[in-house]
Amino acid sequence: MSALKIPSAAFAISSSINRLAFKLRHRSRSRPVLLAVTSVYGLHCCSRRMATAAVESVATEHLEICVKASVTTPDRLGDCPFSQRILLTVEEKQLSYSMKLVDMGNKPEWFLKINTEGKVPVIKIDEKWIADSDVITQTLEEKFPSPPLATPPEKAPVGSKIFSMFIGFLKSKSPSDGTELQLLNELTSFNDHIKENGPYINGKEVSAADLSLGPKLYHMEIALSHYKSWAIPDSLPYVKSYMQNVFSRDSFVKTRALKEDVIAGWRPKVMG
Ligand SMILES: N[C@@H](CCC(=O)N[C@@H](CS)C(=O)NCC(=O)O)C(=O)O
Repeated sequence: MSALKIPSAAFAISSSINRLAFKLRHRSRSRPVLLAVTSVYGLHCCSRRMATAAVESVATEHLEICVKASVTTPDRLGDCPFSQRILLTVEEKQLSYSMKLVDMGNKPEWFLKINTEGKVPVIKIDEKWIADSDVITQTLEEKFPSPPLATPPEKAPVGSKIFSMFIGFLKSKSPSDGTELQLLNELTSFNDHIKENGPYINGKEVSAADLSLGPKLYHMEIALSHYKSWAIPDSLPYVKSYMQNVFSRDSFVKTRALKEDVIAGWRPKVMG
């Protein structure tokens, strides 16, 4: 599903502009840099002025993102893996953003006006609020294509069943109901995929599928260790190294939830 459809020529120009904006965000805003990059891209005088405006607008666009607030620590990011997915995406794309922390136990009026469903994450792009991490990820990729993070369709589903298997095992009351085995089977397939294709799902570079799965594996590790004294077995070394690779990225360290929030967040599922 696409919230934004861009024709391919416009998409190519938008990619170039985004690349230029990316350079600008990481260098001083000097006119020579802009002149150099516009001449590299062969833009003539008139379109150069337009490119300048477009580059400046992408480079200075500031995103607002509603995310779950911590329940244990004031003014801290909370434990929503879908919110972290979006924060990881904007961090990896080095976009400028600010977080609006939403108390999910007592949702404020302004938030329910933005998203009547009452779910986080929600992001403001081009003056419009957009909900749902799948839609947001795709919109960010189209509007800010550099660096590219899209996962090829044949690899996008890799690891996608792990989260629901983890929840099934976490909620299970009987050790012999097969839920642990179901999770282990998914993790084994994932281990094989990373062994063959790693270190990330799409190979050498991190991509959208990793930014979606990483926060879920982080929750899995903390919640299963706390509530079931369970850990990834040594027989799955590629799952372990994958988690280490994702969890140690700067973007992840900056956006991860506190352990105590993850534990508190899953308590109702375990008790229920
Ligand atoms: N499909 C949505 C799921 C988002 C979601 O379930 N978010 C949870 C927090 S992690 C939420 O807002 N739940 C509603 C609530 O807590 O009241 C997405 O991918 O963004």
